Amino acid sequence: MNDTLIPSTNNTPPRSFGKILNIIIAVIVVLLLVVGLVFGVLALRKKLTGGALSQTASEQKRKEELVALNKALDNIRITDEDLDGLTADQEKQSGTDPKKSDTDGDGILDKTEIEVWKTDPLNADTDGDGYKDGYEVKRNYNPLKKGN
Ligand SMILES: [Ca+2]
Ligand SMILES: [Ca+2]
Ligand SMILES: [Ca+2]
Repeated sequence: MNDTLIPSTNNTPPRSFGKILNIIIAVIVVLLLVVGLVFGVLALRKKLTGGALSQTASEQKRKEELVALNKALDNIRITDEDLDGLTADQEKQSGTDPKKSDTDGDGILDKTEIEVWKTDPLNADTDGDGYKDGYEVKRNYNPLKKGN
């Protein structure tokens, strides 16, 4: 009984088994392709949205920095309107114009005249030799002494 069954089953099943195996392989290949495609699409999507996210994050950060910078500048302007480094109180003390960074127009900022060159921020020619303080400083002359 087995002897007659085996050949008959051996004769036909190999074909159908091979067919089924082919189908299974085809299905596996298709599945692998689909899975690969899905993962690829997911990875691409993650990359794209991740990139977009980091871009908006850095944009947000830049905006925040700009706002902070403007705020800091506004705070400075409250005390130092002309941004010459002297506060309104200091300008009042030295008699300089709080709205002009170079009150006497000699080419040197008020603060620099007072703190660096010790020249008069209200007198463009401190030593009175006919040359403006800024001109003398640029040429390495002494703005506090006539003739040199
Ligand atoms: Ca000032
Ligand atoms: Ca000046
Ligand atoms: Ca001078």
